[in-house]
Amino acid sequence: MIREIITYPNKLLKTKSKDITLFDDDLHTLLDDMYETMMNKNGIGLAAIQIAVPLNVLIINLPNEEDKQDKSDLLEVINPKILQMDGSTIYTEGCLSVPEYYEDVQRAESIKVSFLNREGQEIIKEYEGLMAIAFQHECDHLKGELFVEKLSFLKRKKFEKEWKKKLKGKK
Ligand code: Y12
Ligand code: CO
Repeated sequence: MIREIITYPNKLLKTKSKDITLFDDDLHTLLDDMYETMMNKNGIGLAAIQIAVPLNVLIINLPNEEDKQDKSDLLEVINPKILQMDGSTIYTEGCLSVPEYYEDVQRAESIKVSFLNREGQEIIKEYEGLMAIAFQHECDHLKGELFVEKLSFLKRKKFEKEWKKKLKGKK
């Protein structure tokens, strides 16, 4: 089922999500709904809080070499922990909860992470490139943080001004 994606400045996006303790049908339905919702909006990553569910669940599906999102590459992540961060990189990020806004964000270049899969099995991985960036972006959502909070003071001011104007135009 496609769910509604909440957008900035909805206060729910500031919620600190809670860990999953049951790896049951409800969790599997949530993961399936998140995938459907993300694909429906041409996203490559989504955290559960973006559909107003405050649980430590995120999904990432990066495009392959043919620029296609293959479901066999879908990464389902439960209760993630970033164990190690190395290097620094800048990438122009976007977010389904901040539609039509893109800005450069600085993040770690490579990360070591642990998480659980939909069956509750522990996985430890190292990521770099776009996967490392997406993983950090989605983990921030679980802490109640958005990429616009990482902008410089001036860029943030400009964003707030543009966003207010955009919201006014929608009334
Ligand atoms: C690198 C940086 C950030 C991420 C997080 C995941 N971000 C997204 O999936 C962004 C998706 C997105 C899709 C849009 O397209 C539609 O909504 C149809 C979009 O365009 C508009 O809002 C018009 C903006 C963002 C992963 C990796
Ligand atoms: Co996002």
